[in-house]
Amino acid sequence: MRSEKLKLREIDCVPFDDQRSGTAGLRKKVTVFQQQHYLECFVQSVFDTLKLEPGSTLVLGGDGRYYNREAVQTISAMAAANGIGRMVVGQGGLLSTPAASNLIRTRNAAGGIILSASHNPGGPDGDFGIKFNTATGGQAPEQLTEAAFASSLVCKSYKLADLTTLDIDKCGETVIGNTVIEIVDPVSDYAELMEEIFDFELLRSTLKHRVRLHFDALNAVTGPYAQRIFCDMLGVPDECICNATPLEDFGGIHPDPNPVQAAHLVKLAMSENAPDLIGASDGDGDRYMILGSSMLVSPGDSLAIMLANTVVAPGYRNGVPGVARSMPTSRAVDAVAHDLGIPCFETPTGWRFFCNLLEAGKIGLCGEESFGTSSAHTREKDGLWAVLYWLSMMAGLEQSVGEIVRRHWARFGRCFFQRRDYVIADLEKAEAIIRNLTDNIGSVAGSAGAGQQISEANIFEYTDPVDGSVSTNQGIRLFSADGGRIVLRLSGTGTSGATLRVYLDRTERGPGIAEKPAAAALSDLAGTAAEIARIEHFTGLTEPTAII
Ligand code: G16
Repeated sequence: MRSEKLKLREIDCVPFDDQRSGTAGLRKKVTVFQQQHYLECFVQSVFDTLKLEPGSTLVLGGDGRYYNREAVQTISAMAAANGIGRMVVGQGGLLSTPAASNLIRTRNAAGGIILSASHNPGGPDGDFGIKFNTATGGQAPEQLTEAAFASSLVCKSYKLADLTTLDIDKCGETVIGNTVIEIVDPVSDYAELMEEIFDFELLRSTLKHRVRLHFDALNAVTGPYAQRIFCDMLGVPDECICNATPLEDFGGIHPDPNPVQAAHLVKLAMSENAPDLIGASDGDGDRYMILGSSMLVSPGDSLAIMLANTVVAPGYRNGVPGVARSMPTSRAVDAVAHDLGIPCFETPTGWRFFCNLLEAGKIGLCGEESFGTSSAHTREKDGLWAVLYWLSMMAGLEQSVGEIVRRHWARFGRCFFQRRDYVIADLEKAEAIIRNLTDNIGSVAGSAGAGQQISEANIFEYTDPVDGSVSTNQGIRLFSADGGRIVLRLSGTGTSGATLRVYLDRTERGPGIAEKPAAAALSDLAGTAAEIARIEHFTGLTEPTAII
């Protein structure tokens, strides 16, 4: 164990005015974070806001992207200077987001700092991000992130310990003054948790005899997790896990497992002799994608199907008390919750809104259209967990991915869903669309576009059933007379310009639904949304940049 005396420095800085957290923490270009004092000012504001008891434990790690290692060194030195008792740091500076959340809980830490810009591209010209989680393992609620922002606006100095560079690649402890910096294996606690939730013996035999798995870690953080869990513990051959080494620039891959960015996996699923189960997860391991032979599972369907089949995994065998989805997520899960007679909560976009419900025991499963699903086992969404859940369904039901999905549609109907993203260089133009709809919301109900009559229009507002906090302006909702729904909101995770997200959904029942393309089922809603929101008028765009 190395030990150093604390040499404390207080460094003056000029406050920054752009450190307000978005949907999931502070995300900026790497070059913004590399400005002198930028990272330090944010971290000092977080410490000043959290006002931790002296001697508290904090967890620290990230997705391994460019600037991760430097940030780990800086934050460790600041933690020692700010009187943190113990820093639990993932070896190599790595911790997937769900593993960090789990570690906060298993180590009874006061919270954690997670370094990630999630699914955003990495590298020197890419993005970096930082967020803080509380003692529950969940993302800091809005009141805290806003308090940290207020603190950053007046942050004129920060505390830093002068210390020799830490060896973050070797597990062990370094003592600096009264602070212990402990480097830990980032995988073991998480792998143990997965073994508790799922029936590994059944999964091992299913993978040996029936299911050929292909998992793509997209050169991001889940590589070591997938190798340990799928190969070492479940006996899958190494070659079934690809892009398994976390790279600072993700090897140039955009680490976002969706059909647009991971088109190669869709192609693989549609190929002859496709693997039975294809899974992938994003930069920090909280998002996921599931495909089977000739089948891509939409995130909304995935949540609904998981809820309908809790019986397949030991961790969920007794069902769940309730379920939640973010408001723009397809309403597929609502039908299952209704059938089970359990509550279905509708929250604003942002994983943090699920945390109070999970903590209060009101829900046991939750998910979002942005390829995130999880359960009460942690307080973040969890990509690898989702792949294990699907594997458990294939094992327990003895069905392929395609059979599971088609049988679900036959029973509950198919909730067609699309997200249409318009990337708009000029933030003001994007804001003008939302402002125009907001100002005229009263007259939108009753209007029509592309043949669809809008029967109801409102601006989504959420009152947290646990702490009573109110979040306003969480997206515009338009309901068509025939049960279709259009949602519009601006993304809160980008680092430049704006992205207008237009979400469409409509449930259909009866023969032919399995073969029908989502584009055909939703084209009238797409046209109606574009007309009513006057997207071309405000932006000149006639088509979305991406359809997901
Ligand atoms: C984050 C949040 C999610 C949210 C997603 C998309 O995911 O944690 O709750 O659904 O962003 O947000 P937006 O539509 O505002 O871009 P991640 O995986 O980026 O942390």
